[in-house]
Amino acid sequence: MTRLQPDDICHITPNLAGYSRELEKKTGRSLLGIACHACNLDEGQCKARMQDKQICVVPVTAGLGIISRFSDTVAAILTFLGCRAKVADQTDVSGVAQAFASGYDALMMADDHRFVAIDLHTRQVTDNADAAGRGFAAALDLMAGGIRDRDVLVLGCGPVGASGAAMLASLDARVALLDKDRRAAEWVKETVSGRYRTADIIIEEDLETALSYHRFVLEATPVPDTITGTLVSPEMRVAAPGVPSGVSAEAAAMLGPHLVHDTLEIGVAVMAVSLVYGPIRIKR
Ligand code: 2YH
Repeated sequence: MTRLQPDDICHITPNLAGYSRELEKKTGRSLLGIACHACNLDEGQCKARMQDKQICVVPVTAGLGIISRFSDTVAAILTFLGCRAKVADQTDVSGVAQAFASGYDALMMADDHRFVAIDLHTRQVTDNADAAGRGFAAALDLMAGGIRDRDVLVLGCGPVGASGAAMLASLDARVALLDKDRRAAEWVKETVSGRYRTADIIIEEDLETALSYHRFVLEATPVPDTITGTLVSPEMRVAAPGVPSGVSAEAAAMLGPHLVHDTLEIGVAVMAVSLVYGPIRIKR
């Protein structure tokens, strides 16, 4: 799993309004709108309820330690969405204790392996990988003008790709999977097929061939330059939650408004909405 670097996130806080406007241009929905779409929720109702949640972001020193501005940035995204969010004064156990003792509704915290939101009333846990997969699949659905009955390629069958594939299957897309580890693709195919009773999911073997006939792509690998300029076609729409992005700089420039990629915003937005509304209603 890729550990975020300060350079991956330092631009986020001052540009939240601009990023949300950019998403609106690309998908027709704001940052909150995409998160609501991912959770099958009405944005107006959700907006009104965001401020009910008081969320404590707890910095974690375990493993490789604090990432400069990580907690501040998560809190800034939550605040932008309308939640009441604060970074704990202390780290680790003391921060968790503060979140409970001070009456927060939820906490968010990340180590080198997981980034989670925990509802302190219901004990519901939302994982960032799951949230990002759903959020970017929702953005792809919006860019496609509806992904139902369309062929969509999911690159990377880790936790983010698996979650995105499940979301896309729930939207009745025809899902194709590709992972350098075929067993990972088989596992996702089995899991998602069982959950949504769809026999349609296929496994692709070759990246160039698969990209040559897929217009809609969820790029969920952490491998830079998975999609290079030569593999991009003008009609392609790509949602790329991978960090670092698997879309090369040249391919990103070619895709322009047809690419959605960020390192934290959409995943955190889906986590926030799931805190406000409880378990995500993924199946339409
Ligand atoms: O970047 C990470 C991991 N790759 C998990 C991300 C899950 N998608 N974790 C952030 C670590 C933050 C650090 N412990 C802090 O500043 O609190």
